[in-house]
Amino acid sequence: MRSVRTATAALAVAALSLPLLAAAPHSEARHDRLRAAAPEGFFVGTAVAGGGHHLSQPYPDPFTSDKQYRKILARQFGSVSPENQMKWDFIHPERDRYDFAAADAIVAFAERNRQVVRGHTLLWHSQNPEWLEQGNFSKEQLRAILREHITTVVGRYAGRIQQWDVANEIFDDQGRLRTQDNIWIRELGPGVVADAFRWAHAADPRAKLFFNDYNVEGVNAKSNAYHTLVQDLLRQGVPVHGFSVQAHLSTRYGFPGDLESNLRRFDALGLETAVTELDVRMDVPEGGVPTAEQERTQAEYYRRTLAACLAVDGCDSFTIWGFTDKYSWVPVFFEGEGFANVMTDEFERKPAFYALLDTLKAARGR
Ligand code: 9MR
Repeated sequence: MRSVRTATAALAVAALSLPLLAAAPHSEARHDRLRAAAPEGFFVGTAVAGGGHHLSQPYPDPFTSDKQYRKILARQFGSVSPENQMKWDFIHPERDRYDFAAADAIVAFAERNRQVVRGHTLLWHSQNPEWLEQGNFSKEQLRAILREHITTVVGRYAGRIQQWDVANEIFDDQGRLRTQDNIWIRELGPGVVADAFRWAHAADPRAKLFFNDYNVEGVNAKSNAYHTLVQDLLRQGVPVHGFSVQAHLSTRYGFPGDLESNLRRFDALGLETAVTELDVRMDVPEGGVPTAEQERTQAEYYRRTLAACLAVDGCDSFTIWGFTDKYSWVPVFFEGEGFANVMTDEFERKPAFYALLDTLKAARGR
């Protein structure tokens, strides 16, 4: 009897408090939404799953088929990045044919949900169609092909893309330009990189144009190479606006503690900075379920990455590479590693999710 009465009383209190919550949508929204917890002008984003490794997995296209996925995508994030859908092999499958359907759908979804979009990517050594890589084109033809591609793709979404990863992963870990595996640099020389930025800028003067890479979180040979290149390009008046670190991290390695100072040195050049592809993979333990300790360590990596970006004025864009382990690229590419995202396969929130949420709230309250 007593417990029934208590329950009834609790219900009555809940009913009474409902209108109050409804009257304060903003504070309620911040309660559990990354996008609402973020400081004004700071964009928390995710990759939008589809294409790439997903095509070989036993599930249908996540973005178009998974309702729960879409709901969380809209609710939690203020920025989205097509994971594969704007890459060459996806959007330009034949020399004279573009396929914009998937990219269009993501951009439209973002607009309906008041999200910004990061475009990814225009000049890269990977995920290029065979017609391009095996085409034996002359230098003149290749240059015309790249120019046309950038003009067409960037032009199509002009005014609707906040940041473009114009050049992706152009240096190796030693800080040497990829003169072998990057078809553009190999065939046309390093000057083509500057041209790619110029063509993108002409096609969409409002988009912020970025260099994007992995293993550049800390100060090292590779990030040094970008630091030098960017200064060169800025001196020449090339429209480069940003430098972004992908941040595919692993708890096997220590956290890159100089992330903030690295971002700051690019900020000091007048560039915007961003974190674009954060995930934190771990060794799959015996039994296949991460331990509490592993999840705590992972949460700490997420928190520190976000805190570094928040600490730098011009770092206003922070993107995680997917939010659920269900669709992660990690187990497909790294044997024995996984659980890299902030939600489980079932969309349950992990400590890493709360680490992001709490860090955003604290920054907003500052
Ligand atoms: O997550 C992407 C995966 O679906 C693709 O199969 C893979 C192919 O290389 O690319 C992944 O995304 C990459 C991104 O475009 C650039 N930085 C590294 C990312 C992880 O490999």
